[in-house]
This record gives sequence, structure tokens and C-alpha cells, in this order.
Amino acid sequence: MMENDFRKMVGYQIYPKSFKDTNGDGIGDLQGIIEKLPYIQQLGVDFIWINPIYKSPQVDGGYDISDYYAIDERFGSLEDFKTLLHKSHEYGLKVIMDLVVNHTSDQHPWFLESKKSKDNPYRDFYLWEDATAQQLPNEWRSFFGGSAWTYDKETEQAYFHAFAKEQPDLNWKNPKVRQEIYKMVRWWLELGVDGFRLDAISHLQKMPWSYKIKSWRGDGPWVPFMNVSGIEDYMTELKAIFDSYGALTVGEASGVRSMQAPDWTDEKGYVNMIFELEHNVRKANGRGSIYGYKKVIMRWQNDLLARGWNALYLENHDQPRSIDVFGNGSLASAKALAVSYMLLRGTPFIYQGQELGMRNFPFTSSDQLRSEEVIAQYENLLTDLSAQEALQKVTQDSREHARTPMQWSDKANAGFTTGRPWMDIHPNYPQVNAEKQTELFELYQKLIQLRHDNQAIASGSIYFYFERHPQVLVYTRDEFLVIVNLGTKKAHLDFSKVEAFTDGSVSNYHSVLSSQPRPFERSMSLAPFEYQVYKK
Ligand code: TEU
Ligand code: CA
Repeated sequence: MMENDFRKMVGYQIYPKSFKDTNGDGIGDLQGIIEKLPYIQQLGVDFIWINPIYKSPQVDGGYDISDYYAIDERFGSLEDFKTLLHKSHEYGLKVIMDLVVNHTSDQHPWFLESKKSKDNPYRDFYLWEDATAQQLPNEWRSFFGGSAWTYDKETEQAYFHAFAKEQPDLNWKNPKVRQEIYKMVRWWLELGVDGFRLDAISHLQKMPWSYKIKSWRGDGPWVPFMNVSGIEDYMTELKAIFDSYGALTVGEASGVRSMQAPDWTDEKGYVNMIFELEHNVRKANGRGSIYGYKKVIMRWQNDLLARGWNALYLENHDQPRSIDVFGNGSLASAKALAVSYMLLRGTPFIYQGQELGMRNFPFTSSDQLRSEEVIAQYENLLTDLSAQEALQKVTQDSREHARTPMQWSDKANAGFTTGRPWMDIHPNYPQVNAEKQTELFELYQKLIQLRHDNQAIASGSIYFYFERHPQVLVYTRDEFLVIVNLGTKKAHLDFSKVEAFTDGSVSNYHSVLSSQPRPFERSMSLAPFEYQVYKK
């Protein structure tokens, strides 16, 4: 295994279903990732994170695993995976897998056994409680809507699921479950995998079923299964395994607050870094707030400055495209966003297509929807709304936007497949594709290079200025100064009153990256989406 210098690295996230299809079935596959390794290497990243590729009924994009030791046939075979691992390492790229251990598929043999009877040896692998069809164990809700319980009339009990009913939660209190999971984790690490992205990891522990939900707003409904005390023991056991292999680990840890994040991610912490989910808060129309984004980022950066480490990202497979959420759809806005987060303190992740400025998909028909929970939501809305209104409502702020196929070229099907793509391709692919859209790609290359070449950017200190400015993000990374106007309007900054900028050393600032290079001035007017990176 290669050395785990996670503080210097940049990651690239691959949603395999939509990356590259090589056998014409319209579904991206492992051979497709292998084919595109040179592209990924050209970007300059250090590792790839691949969304789940395990055997799965694919009710939730592979986050419903029915065999932890097998690759889903849609993606290829274990041999293909070994080749991918080997070739990636030859390209100097580490590979981290998604580790989904909060739940399994309802088709996993453990659950099929568990369901058989109350005294089945696997019954306690999951969370079963006495219930009737009318009276479920409590009022808790699932993330995907509806009760977190599904009643089983055969055994007159209900099982708990934080996500879809096809994703029963494992009972982490059961040491046998933990041993099975740890065995599997070791198996993949032995195979040569470099680490994991830990899915929904903050949900492992649940409060007593008698807990009454205090608020149905915000994160209120998830309080009884988000970072609940007792989780420390499971995480400590997992950490021991990760450490013994020097694994690269990033936790998806919703509900872990920025003040708690240092304990999760410092030297004694469970994982190298965690994804915060707070900056994603959006209005119902899918728009994010620039100032909201800025405030969340500044808080996480400050709270993890002394101890701990951030995972930085704008997009992933669960979020709409950042160019439409925080930007105005323009390339200029995508570039400003790239600069705003790639030079922060932490390990940046780039989500496939983000480097091309891929946009949200203009849905016109419900036939274009693929996620089961989105389709269910749509069907529910049809009782009150017209088809068009319901479609508009479910797609205006949906993770579906992130999942359309990669746009490789202006050829048929954007060069993604020779068959019929499993999900429609964005109609803008003749303009927005890897062959034509090189400007943003090249900016990402430069930003990655800056991190690799400068310790100050990789792991130096960070200090924010103009904290209350509604649209301009300003920070120093030791000898670097980063200024980004994320707004559609001009902005003015007056550094002359800021103490750190009053001495003569500012005259040493020279431009290292810019949308329109010019010398640093204490009084600066910024064009919309202008960015300036200076170095002393
Ligand atoms: O997402 C989990 C996830 O986003 C929740 O843990 C989060 O706490 C909640 O939505 C916050 O409001 C992961 C995967 O990224 C997603 O694709 C899967 O559907 C999900 O887990 C289930 O495995
Ligand atoms: Ca395929």
C-alpha cells in the first residue's frame, strides 16, 4: 500500500453507473473506469473514490448491498476490479471504495434469514421490535420519507430502516454483526484497496426506541439516529483496523458538528476526515445561498484549524450540480466556485463532470427519473398536483441531476455508451464535454498543482477576512492570498483598514492565478466571479 499522505491529496469521485460504458448495455462499468484512468491522471488527482459496486438489487444506486464480497455483474467481475486496482496503482492513483455498513439490502442472505422467524440465528443482525400493522414501535421517520419501520405480518414484528424499506439497518449492538463487518473490511484491505468512504456512518447507533422526536424541522427527525452516544465504541474498533492497514478514510458523518469534528478527525480520531453536509442547505427551488455556503465553510475551517482535518467538496452523487446551485450556470461561476474551495485547508474532492461544468438536467418527463425514492415522491405529489407541477417539484432540488452520464465528447450519446444510456444524457453535451470544455478542466489542473507544489496550500494555516461580506470570500494561506467574488454583481474591497494588509510586505504579492491578472491593490473593485490568487 502506498503511503497515506492524505493532507496533500486531491480525490476524484466516480459514480460508476454514469462514468463510462464499454459493453454497450448503457451502464457504466469497471472497464470504463480503467479506460479513463489516463483522463483522471491528466487531471492530476491522487485517488479515486468509487460509489458502491458490490452486488446489489440497485434500489438505492448500489447502497443496498446483497453481497459484500462480490462485484455487481452490471459493473463487471472481481477480476475486473483487481485489474482496476492494479492499473490505478500503476497510474499512481489510490482507490477507495464506498463502505456501506449502516444497512444491507433486504435481499442480503443475513436479512433473508433474519426475516424467517423470531428465533432465527440472524434475527438479531437487524433491528426488530413488536408491532402491529397499525401500531409501529415509534413515530420515527426514514430519510426517504414515511415511517422508519416496516411491518412483517409473518412474525408480527417490524424492522427499522433509516433509508428505504429495502435497506434494513444492521444491529451494531450485536458483536456478531460487528465481527462480520470487520472481517469484510479486512478482506478488501487485504485485496489492496487503499481505504474507504464510510457511508452514513453517523447513523450506526440509535437512541432507545422510546425517544420522542422534539422537532420535525431541519435535522430534528434524525436526532435519534445521528451521532448518538455509544457510536464511539464502534468507530474505535473500525479505526483499529483502518490504522493497521494505513487506510485512507473519509466519513460521511451528518450530524457531527464542526465543534465535534476535531475529535473525529485528529490523530486520535476515527477517520482521516469527514464530509460536512451543512453547506448543502438549499431553498426549495434548489438554490443555495452564497453567504450561507461561506459561513459554513469559514466555521468548519476555523473549528478544525488547531486539530482535525476537513474533506472539501462542492458536489457529489446526492447533490444537484454546484454550477446551478451556487453559480448562475455560467462557466465563470463554475471557475469562481472551483477556486473558492480548492485552496481551503483540507482534502478536496471533485465529482465526475464538475471539472466540465456539467449542469442540472432539464427534466421534461417523469420517464426520465431513475431514483426510486424520487419516483415515489413524484407519485405521491400526483394526488394534489398536475404531472408537470409534480415533476417540477421533485426535480428542482434533486440528486438526480448529479447522476446523468458523463459527457465525454460530442459524438452519439456523448461518447458514454454505444447502446441506450440507463439515464438520459444532458442535451447540452455537444458543447459541454471533455473534448471541448477544457477551460475549467485546466483550471482544476492548476489548482491541484498549486496544492501539490505548496505546503502552505496543502496544510498551512488559514485566516479569513471580510467575513461579513455577502458574496466575496477572502482568505490567506500563509504566503498566499485568495480572493473570490462568488456573486453576479461587482464588489469592492478596501484592504487599507485591515491590519494584516497595512505593512509594506503586501507589495510583494504577485499573481499566481487569476481570471484577469492585475497587481494587488488595497482598494479593489472585483468584477462578477472574478478571482485573484496572490503569493508573497
Ligand atoms: O447518504 C446518506 C445521507 O445523506 C444521510 O446520511 C444524511 O444524513 C441525511 O440525508 C442528512 O439529511 C448516503 C449516500 O450518499 C446516499 O446516496 C445513500 O442513498 C444513503 O447513504 C443510503 O445508503
Ligand atoms: Ca456496461
